[in-house]
Amino acid sequence: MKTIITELLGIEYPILQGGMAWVANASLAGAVSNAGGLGIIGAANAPKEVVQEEIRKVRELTDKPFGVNIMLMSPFVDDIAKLVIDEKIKVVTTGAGLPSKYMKDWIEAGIIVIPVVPSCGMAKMVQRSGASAVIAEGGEAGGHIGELNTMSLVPQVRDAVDIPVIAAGGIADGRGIAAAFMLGASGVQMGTRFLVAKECTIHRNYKDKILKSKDIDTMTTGRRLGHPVRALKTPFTRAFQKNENDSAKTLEELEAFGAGALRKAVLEGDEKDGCFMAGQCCGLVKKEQTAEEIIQELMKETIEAFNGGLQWVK
Ligand code: TUI
Repeated sequence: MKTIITELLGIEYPILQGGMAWVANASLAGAVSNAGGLGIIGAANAPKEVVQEEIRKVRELTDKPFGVNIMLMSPFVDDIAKLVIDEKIKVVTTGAGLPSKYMKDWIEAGIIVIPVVPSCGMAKMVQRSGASAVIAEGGEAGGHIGELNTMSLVPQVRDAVDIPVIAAGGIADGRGIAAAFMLGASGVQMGTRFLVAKECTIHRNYKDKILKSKDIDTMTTGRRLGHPVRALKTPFTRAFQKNENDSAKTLEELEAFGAGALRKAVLEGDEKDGCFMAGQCCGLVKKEQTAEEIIQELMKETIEAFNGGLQWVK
């Protein structure tokens, strides 16, 4: 399926895999790229050496294009911003902040920069600083989210900028992809669906929780800290919410409570203290498949949704 995004990135299908912190490693990114999407390594809070090693591993797994996601709240963000230049990374996506400070160097290095934006204002800002496209991510997404939802955000961002728009947040099947195209997107980014890819190396408990989850099983916490995060409802998220509502708890105490919780979910499958980030579309994710099977199924469903689009009209 050709779109302006497949042409820009040199990939077969207009599907990007979210650069999920602790999750999006070489195994997943390599598999998604080999399946014709864009695999993305999530640099998250990792130091340079760790990210460099994942880049090396992806290059062993695939000759196809892949990207690196830079989480702008990382303590190592300056190092990673330089690493992607040194490593001649083709595509960089950013999240959880404004990438303006790094854009000039990246663009001079020939990197295709695609920031995640939660609003039209930010979309315009990154367009001005040279972004090749934007990912408009709605609050249905898992992890750190903005205020607007995908249905409202994508068409408004489409109208606000001239560069291509990739939709993210709440998309887990071909109907979602087709709908994103109707809103003006020419590609999608998906995270939650890829959590259960066979090549995704997260703990078994994480995958089982996603496979068992239904529509109402996520919640957001962290608004008081200025960075709301969507995750599965678990003892951790309920305890976090309780702390957040307790005005005696300081912001430092809250930050400390959340620290390391995602790692505990991903590596240890810790059902009590882990934070299992996931999008609201988790209820649509019902089986473990290879990245190849996921992408092939998604594309088949997308075409069916396009062709059947008028079925509800009398
Ligand atoms: O970045 C994400 N999702 C993430 S990052 C992450 S690691 C983390 N863990 C705990 C707390 C905080 C982060 C887990 N999930 N998605 C992309 C995204 N970017 N969503 C929303 C934004 C965003 C928000 C505000 C982008 C820019 C922005 O700018 C506002 C500003 O003033 O910086």
